[in-house]
Amino acid sequence: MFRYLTTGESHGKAVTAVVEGLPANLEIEPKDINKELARRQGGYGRGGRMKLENDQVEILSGIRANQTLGSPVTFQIKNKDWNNWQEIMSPEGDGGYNKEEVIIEKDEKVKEVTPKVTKPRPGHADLAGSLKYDQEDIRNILERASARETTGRVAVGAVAKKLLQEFGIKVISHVVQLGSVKADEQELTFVEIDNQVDDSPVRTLDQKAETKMIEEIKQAKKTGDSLGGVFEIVTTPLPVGLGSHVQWDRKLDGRLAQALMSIQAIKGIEVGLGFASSGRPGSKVHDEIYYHDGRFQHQTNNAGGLEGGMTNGEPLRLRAAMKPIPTLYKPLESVDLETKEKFKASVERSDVTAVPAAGVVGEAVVAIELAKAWLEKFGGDSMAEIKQNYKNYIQSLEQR
Ligand code: EPS
Repeated sequence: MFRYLTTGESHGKAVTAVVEGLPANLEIEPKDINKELARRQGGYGRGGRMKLENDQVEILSGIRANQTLGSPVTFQIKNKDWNNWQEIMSPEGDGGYNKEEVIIEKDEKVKEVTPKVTKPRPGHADLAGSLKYDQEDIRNILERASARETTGRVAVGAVAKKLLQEFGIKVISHVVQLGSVKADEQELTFVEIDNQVDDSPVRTLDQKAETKMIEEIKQAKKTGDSLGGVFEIVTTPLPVGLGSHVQWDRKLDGRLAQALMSIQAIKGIEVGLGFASSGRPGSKVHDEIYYHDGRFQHQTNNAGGLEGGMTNGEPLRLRAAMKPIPTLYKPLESVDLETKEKFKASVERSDVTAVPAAGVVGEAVVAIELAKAWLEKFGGDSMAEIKQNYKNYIQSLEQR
């Protein structure tokens, strides 16, 4: 079974990921992972933190001479910002609560002790997490809730992508909406999307929309606001039969939705036509079947490549909606945890939007779920064994 966990706080020493259940003899080089980490750091609208970090993976276990061993793989991505946070985030010491800091306030130098964070931001994990985990300092919640954690998922996703690529399967994302600006659908092949999308600073395929999106981000920055959006994930055609209809927790659409929904700030998922399918008659929704070139195919792909919780031989098409980032420069009303008094919170540093980056994270988690389903269907302990199982299955389909 392919499974993974991530660890790490946003301003702690590092983010790590442990991956279990990878087959032996899959070729992995750090550059395969670093390439994905760099893609995640990009996108117009990110804040100062991304200028500071330069995410690079260190492989601590499970890979020798660029080949997986079949043993657990550990990835570590160091946080450069740790250098500025050691006193506060160290596992030892006093959490920096007694540290004296000189701040400049209205032209006057004031000595202040590093305070606890007691002001929960609306829309963040701050309030619910602090109450649930019995924390007086919201930092003990926000550090782990931060989207910094997704570096670990992107590292694991890079490995999942490598596994899928051995079978010619690729996963890519593009932004279809940023703030109020919607991209027009483009008639592009998978290869064209793959080649073009990272050239756009907002990772969209519609150049006209790109200009408007950037304008809206600039505007939001000026007014201290943040923006959400929607990204779409597409894949090359997948073999029929990944996932299963027989049990709720084996349905691949549900598993993909859960994986995408677990990305920070994601509020909605669509598969294929998604919500739009509910307003159309069945005759305008379901994809007609035909037989051509020795295989069963569909005239359209409104189902997004999934029927009955299984891949149906077509490419996947999924969409995820991201809410605007809740860390705002523009103050929103909230209540102090300690004093219970009203306040208006504002922050010093945040991203205006992270939708382009969220698409890269979306690719990673989708690749991970596909790799899991792949190993369930064609599983083996080595790449050679998996390739043999895959070949047998494809041959059996050809004989139908
Ligand atoms: C985040 C706030 C910002 C983001 C961060 C997520 O970080 P900081 O508070 O250090 O300025 O840049 O995202 C990342 C660090 C990342 O790697 O994606 C938040 O509040 O969740």
